[in-house]
Amino acid sequence: MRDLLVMRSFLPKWRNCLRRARAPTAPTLSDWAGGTTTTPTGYAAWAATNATTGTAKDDFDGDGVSNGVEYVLGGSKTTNDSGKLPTITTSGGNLLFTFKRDQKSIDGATGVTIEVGSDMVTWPDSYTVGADGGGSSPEVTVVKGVPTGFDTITLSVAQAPGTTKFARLKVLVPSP
Ligand SMILES: [Ca+2]
Repeated sequence: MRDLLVMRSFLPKWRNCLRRARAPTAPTLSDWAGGTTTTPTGYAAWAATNATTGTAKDDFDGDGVSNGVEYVLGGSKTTNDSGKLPTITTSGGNLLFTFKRDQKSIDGATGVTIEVGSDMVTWPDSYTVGADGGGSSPEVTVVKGVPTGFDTITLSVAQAPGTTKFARLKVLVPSP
C-alpha cells in the first residue's frame, strides 16, 4: 500500500515528461540565398539601348558611324549621326581635326585617340584625347562644356614636311 502511494505521486510528472518528448515539432526549412547583379555602365549601358547586337566595331543603326565612335560622339540608334563625325580642315599650315565628345562617354574605361599618317595604310602618330586638356597630348585642346554636355576637341598638327596628311578617330571600349 505504501509503494502504491509513491507511484501515484510520481505519475503526473512522468506523464508531463512523455507529453513533452512526443510533442510534434513542425519541420522548419532554414534557407538563404544571395547574389549580385551588375548594372551596365559606360559603353555597355549605351549599347544596351542603342546597339543591342554586334560589337563596338559594328554599325547597329546603319548610319555610317560605328557603335563605339557613336557612343563617344553622343549618337543614338534613333538618329542619323553621320553629321557628328570629325571634320578636317587646314589652318596656317596645320591640319585641324575637330569633333564634339559627349561628356557622358568620359567613363574612365573608354580610350579615345586620334591617329595621323601620310597614307591611309599606316597611322604612325597617335594623340591621346583625355577627359580634359591636362590628360591629353599637347597637340590636343579640350574645351569643356562646349556645347553644353559636350567637349570640343581639336587636334592641331603641322602638315609639313609632307604634303598630305590623314587623321582618324579611334575609340577603344572595354570588352563585354
Ligand atoms: Ca551607327
